[in-house]
Amino acid sequence: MWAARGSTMSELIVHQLPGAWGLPSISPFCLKLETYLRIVGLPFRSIVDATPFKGPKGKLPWIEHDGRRVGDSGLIIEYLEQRLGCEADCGLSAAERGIARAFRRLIEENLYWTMVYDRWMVDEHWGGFRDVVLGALPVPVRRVIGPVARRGVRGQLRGHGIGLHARDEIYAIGRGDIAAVADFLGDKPFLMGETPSGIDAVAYGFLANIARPPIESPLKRGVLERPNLTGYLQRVESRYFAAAG
Ligand SMILES: N[C@@H](CCC(=O)N[C@@H](CS)C(=O)NCC(=O)O)C(=O)O
Repeated sequence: MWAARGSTMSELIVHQLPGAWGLPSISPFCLKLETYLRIVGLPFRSIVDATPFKGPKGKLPWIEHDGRRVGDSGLIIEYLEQRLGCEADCGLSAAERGIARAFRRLIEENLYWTMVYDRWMVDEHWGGFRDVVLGALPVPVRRVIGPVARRGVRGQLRGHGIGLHARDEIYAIGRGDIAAVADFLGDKPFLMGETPSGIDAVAYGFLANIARPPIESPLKRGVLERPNLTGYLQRVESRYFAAAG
């Protein structure tokens, strides 16, 4: 765990997409980073960016720290662990770290894209989601940017490969990933056992962003129909987000 460096530590500023639905950010990657910072107890100041374009990778989240700008939640966590000595995975064996890394890839590189499809490509979901994801932009700008951004996301989905599948196939893939996380969690309090670790930041960031929005879909049902996952989300929330309301 991280030991505070007191007054010598420069301020950590985290740029995020806005919050909604009781979550500090509607971006699973931003919520992952915020959860990680709460797990290791690192203080930070959050800034809401209306678009991801200002960051060093053109995506959110990104941070400013000690005169540096660092993008990508994974690289940010590596940077913080090297610079500040925080460590969410210190209790894990090499084999457990391997498992955690594999689950991280499953969630971030596969389940994520099924969520993106669900939010951006399903017509019944897009209208409500557009007003939230572009909510920090003035309405006339939102109307212009919305279709352009949606076209860009369609291209990302096709480039990934998931966007080549039919809707039912995409939902089945996402639900399979959710089931794998649920089966691995079993009746443990956290994914790697009794103690929260970095993979819990990942799982919470993504599963909460599926379960909490008012987007009724097979993905959301995949989380809500599993009591161990709903209990897990509540456990993380009461431990790390209770004071945030
Ligand atoms: N690998 C990146 C992914 C971040 C990411 O995809 N963020 C999304 C928001 S959830 C984004 O900024 N997308 C904008 C875009 O792709 O143009 C990370 O771990 O931070």
